[in-house]
Amino acid sequence: MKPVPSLPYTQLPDLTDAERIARARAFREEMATRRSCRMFSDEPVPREVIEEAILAAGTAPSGANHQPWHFAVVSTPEFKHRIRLAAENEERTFYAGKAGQEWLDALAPLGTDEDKSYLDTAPWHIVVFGQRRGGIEPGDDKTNYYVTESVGIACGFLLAALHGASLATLTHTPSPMGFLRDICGRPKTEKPLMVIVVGVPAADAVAPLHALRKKPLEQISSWH
Ligand code: IYR
Repeated sequence: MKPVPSLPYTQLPDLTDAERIARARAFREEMATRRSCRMFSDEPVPREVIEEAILAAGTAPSGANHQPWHFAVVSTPEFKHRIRLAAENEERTFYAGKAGQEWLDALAPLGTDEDKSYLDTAPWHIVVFGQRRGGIEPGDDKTNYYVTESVGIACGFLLAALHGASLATLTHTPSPMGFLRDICGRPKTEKPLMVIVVGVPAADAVAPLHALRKKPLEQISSWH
């Protein structure tokens, strides 16, 4: 390593092996209770929770630490409805056949369709953009690196933070989603990547069994 201005590494608590295993397991069990929600209550959620979750997302590692993300937060009924109408417009053609049979077959066990009424009901949409250009200083116009990877990691932090606050989330990916850039007034150098819908689940909310099936360790890992 070359010498650069530095601080001592954050002191991590010095746990025993048993404590580390217990904490890893507790986190796994906590995350295993998260599931995508498509049935929301209109119960309000304080803005401060969303702010904290976005700040947590902002601590994610990123290419050259350029933090190539923007979170456009939508809560007014007018904006939520504009997003709903535009999303349903795209989804109608998607489900009518544009997706192709293989994709539609893959989605069948989830029971999704073009009805996105939850976009009106849920109190918050976080529209996530990846910035092709930027840098760390305000007004920088440099190349950003590993944008999709970096924003994906930040979204993982965001989902974990919101789950930790006992809120339900949905990673909604209307296809195509260029309309999100127009509605949120974002520049051409930004690519909309997903809408994270946030709120309290409806009292009668259900999750499809298909989504509860998670691959076992042997299937998702190899050890060398
Ligand atoms: N964007 C559509 C379709 C959809 C696609 C995938 I891949 C999913 O995992 C779920 C849905 C929709 O939101 O309905």
